[in-house]
Amino acid sequence: MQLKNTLLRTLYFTLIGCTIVSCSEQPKQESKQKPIANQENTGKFPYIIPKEKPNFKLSAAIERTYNNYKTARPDSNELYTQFKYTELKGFDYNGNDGTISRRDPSKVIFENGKYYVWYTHRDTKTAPVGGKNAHLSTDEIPSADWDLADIFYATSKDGFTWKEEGVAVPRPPKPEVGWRSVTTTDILKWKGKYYLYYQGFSEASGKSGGDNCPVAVSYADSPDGPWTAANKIVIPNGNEGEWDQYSIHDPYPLVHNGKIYLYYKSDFDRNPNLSRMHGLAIADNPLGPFKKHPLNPIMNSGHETTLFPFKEGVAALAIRDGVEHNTIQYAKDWVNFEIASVVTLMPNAGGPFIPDAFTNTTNGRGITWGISHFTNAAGNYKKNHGILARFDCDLSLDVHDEQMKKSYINYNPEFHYKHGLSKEQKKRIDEENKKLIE
Ligand code: AAL
Repeated sequence: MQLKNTLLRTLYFTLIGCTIVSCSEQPKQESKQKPIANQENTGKFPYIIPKEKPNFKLSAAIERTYNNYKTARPDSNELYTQFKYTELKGFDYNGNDGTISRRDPSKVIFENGKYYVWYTHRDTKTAPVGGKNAHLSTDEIPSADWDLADIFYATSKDGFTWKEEGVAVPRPPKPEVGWRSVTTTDILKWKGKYYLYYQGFSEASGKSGGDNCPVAVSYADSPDGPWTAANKIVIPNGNEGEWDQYSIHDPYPLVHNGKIYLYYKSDFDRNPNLSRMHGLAIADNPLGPFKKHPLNPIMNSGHETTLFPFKEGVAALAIRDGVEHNTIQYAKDWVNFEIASVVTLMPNAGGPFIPDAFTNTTNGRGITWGISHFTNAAGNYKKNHGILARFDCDLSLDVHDEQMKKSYINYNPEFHYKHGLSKEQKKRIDEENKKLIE
């Protein structure tokens, strides 16, 4: 009896299954469009974008489509994505009055059954006075948002709700490097130990025109610490006159070729609009010596550093600044970057979750999320502070999220109007109108 029941049930589910499959295999409705003509080598660009470069004379733009990008369409490009953002739970910002700031998160790592992230944490009596007013800063009043800061960390089970665990690396006593502020950290796991690299300030940011900071490092046996400061500069600023003479920003270690590949950014030009480019320093040992790459700068654009192993090479987000901002770039040899895609709404200071960041992989799988920041989150420099946020994307070889591959984002009118004209611009337009009317 039981056998009969089982047979009947199997037959029933097989029939239902077949019906579903056969339904889904019904031929699609005939398209009302005209059938596509034979497109071979007519010399006319075909209606369906060819996967391979056509074998006839092409315009510069179409040449570039095939020569410079991995695929001719953004949606089939593994290094193209949208970015989506989520507010994090678990962080308090004192009513967003500017006295508490969290910014410049590290990469996210997964250890002991939870995610870890480290970041710049400032908790001061007042909001920052601003780098340009650095002369007004004191031992208690910060100049920039990242002045008088320590490195804190938080853990999470899901990447959305975080528990702030407290300080990881505090400012060391004077005159050790970083006594004024330790900021903008990133994590390396190397031979079972953990290393936090960070910017070490020995003067308030802005005091000599901008940032003046080399890179220092602390190490620990566990991501929960305790952290020991090496109390030395591991990546010094460049020599006078060199592009990175004032700052080694956003140190970002990955493991490649059995070595530590640490990417960084530097501000230079000392102009109202600073130029920013990226450099690379390589070491066999986490405490150095780090050798700066002879081709530095190796990226001409970007702001904070966000990179991840991808296939045999490394991919990088070039956000915000430079001739190629708003692009994702790829360097097969980890040094010579090419544009792989043009994107928008990129995460600032993105610290992705990269499971293979330190595995010395030659087949990097990419990323799908991480923690980034929004600066001046109150939209008011008198309350200037940063906040952490989550970003999601599909820059992964293992995930195929079609929604992330759409090229169009509909920013509503409010979004555009927020990026409105300044008083000076309105004045200029007024004057132009007057000249025409006179
Ligand atoms: C960020 C980073 C570095 C700078 C400052 C704090 O965008 O590039 O960290 O020093 O701003």
